[in-house]
Amino acid sequence: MAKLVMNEGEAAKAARRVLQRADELAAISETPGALTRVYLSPEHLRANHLVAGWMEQIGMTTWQDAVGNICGRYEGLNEGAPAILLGSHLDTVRNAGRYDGMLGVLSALEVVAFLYQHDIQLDQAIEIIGFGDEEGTRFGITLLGSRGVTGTWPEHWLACEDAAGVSVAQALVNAGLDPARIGHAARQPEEFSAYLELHIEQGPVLEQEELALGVVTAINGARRLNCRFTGEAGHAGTVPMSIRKDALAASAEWMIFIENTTRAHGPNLVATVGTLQCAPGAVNVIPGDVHLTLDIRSPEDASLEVLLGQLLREGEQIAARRGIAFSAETYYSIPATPCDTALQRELGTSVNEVQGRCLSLPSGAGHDAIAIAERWPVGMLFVRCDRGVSHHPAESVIEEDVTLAVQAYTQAVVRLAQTPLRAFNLAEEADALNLISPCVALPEWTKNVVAQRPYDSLRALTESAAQLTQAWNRNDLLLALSTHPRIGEKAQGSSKEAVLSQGEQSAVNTRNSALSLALVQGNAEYEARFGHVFLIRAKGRSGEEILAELQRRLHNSPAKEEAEALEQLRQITLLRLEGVFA
Ligand code: 2AL
Repeated sequence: MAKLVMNEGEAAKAARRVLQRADELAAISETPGALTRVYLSPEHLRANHLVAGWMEQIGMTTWQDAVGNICGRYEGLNEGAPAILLGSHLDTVRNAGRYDGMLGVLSALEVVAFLYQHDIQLDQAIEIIGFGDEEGTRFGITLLGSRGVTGTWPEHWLACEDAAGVSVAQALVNAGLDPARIGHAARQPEEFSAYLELHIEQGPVLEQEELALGVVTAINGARRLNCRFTGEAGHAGTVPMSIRKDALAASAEWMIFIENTTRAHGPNLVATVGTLQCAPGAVNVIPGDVHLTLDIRSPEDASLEVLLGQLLREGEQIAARRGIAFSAETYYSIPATPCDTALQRELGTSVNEVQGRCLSLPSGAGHDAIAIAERWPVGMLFVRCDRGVSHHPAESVIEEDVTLAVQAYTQAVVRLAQTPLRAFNLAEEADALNLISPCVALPEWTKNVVAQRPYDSLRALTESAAQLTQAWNRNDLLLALSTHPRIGEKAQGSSKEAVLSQGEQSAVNTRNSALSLALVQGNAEYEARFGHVFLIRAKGRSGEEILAELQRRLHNSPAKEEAEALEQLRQITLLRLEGVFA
């Protein structure tokens, strides 16, 4: 049977290759000795070429798309199947680190390399994109690569110019691309089922928590505002303290409020006064006019709005108390990008498997996932980086962390890219047993269903599982019923069986007290007569129908009732099995 778990040795080897390739890519720079690689530059095209070569070595077909992203596809079991998209960006800031973006692309290559080495094709294809522009270094506009894939380039982008006066349109031509064809980079919604991006954290949280990996909950939304306190300039020697209208003192009071209040909102919200200009700005003049900027970010738009409202109201109040004016104007606003909860769960499971614990955290920095999230569900995996340093040559990661990252990334992709049936076919025996054991408390049956793997189709599985139920006898019935809740008495607890049973019985209205009472009495009579709980497939039946069946079956002979109860047990088991593989 194909092997579907990347072991530690394989992961360590993959991590070493990732780090070595990051060094190779870092050598492709416009400035010797410092890494700068901007969108549509000759260095960008060389990096694309190098990455395409690596993709081809692991069985991927490659192409450069119409906006200059380098793309590769590793086909799934059925040609043309939807793909799970992996990737990150290959462009950099000026004098950059070598992992921001590149670590994601290189780790994605290792996911595919693992599949290729083991000759595994999943139900879904895997695609990797090395996005051409995330940083916005060259043209001052960002996410050109990922917005090419979503097909959301605004018209005016083609006219944007770099510092040398070269427009995006001209840069495309210089790179051998056609500005009239940028729409061809756009992908259809049905082509991808999910986007998973691995990235260095670029912050200190994982390091503080002593963890290699974390799962991103959301990419922070942000607002930027120009704010102003307008008081009255005056002579620093003659104007008494009691009648001053000092705009800088008001700003100081507000800044302390911003810091304290933002802290009180918990660790995920941040607010910064990053610039402050004070006029007239002389040692002997009371400041009459202060311009300051406020930058505020949060993984949730609602909490951001609440905090921002609080901060602005306080600005007004401080100004009113001091008899001066306050104004604030938002000039930049980007909503938060929540990561898909199912993808977070999947990544969390994988992270737990490799590091024994999983931390969820928001991303303070922007990523390609912001654009991709407009079309597809996104998930992000963060890798610890030294002191959180990024956008700097000192950016660094350690091999042990990359080892865990590649392992977790691979596990998540492999699980997501398969149907439950394939996962069942390929799973270790214990995992396969676990998956279907909630169907019925008969270990012998469960073992036999697992032993007959692999199944070609769901139909083959259900037919074989149904066949195996034909061997059940009274002993099996009693064993299975020992864990079955009574009908009308909803199962307690959070075991998988209890959760299933509750769902199955949801049509039984326990607030109908006449019905409940009749079921209690019927159950008691039934148990006294047959020595086990009454069992009926509840799905598709109303409470009244169930009660009628209970009353009818009370008159059965023991042999007839045993046959009926066994039939109900078979039906419940097979329904549950269907649910597992739905
Ligand atoms: C159940 C149960 O758990 N699910 C279902 O369909 N019937 N229990 C029962 N006693 O009939």
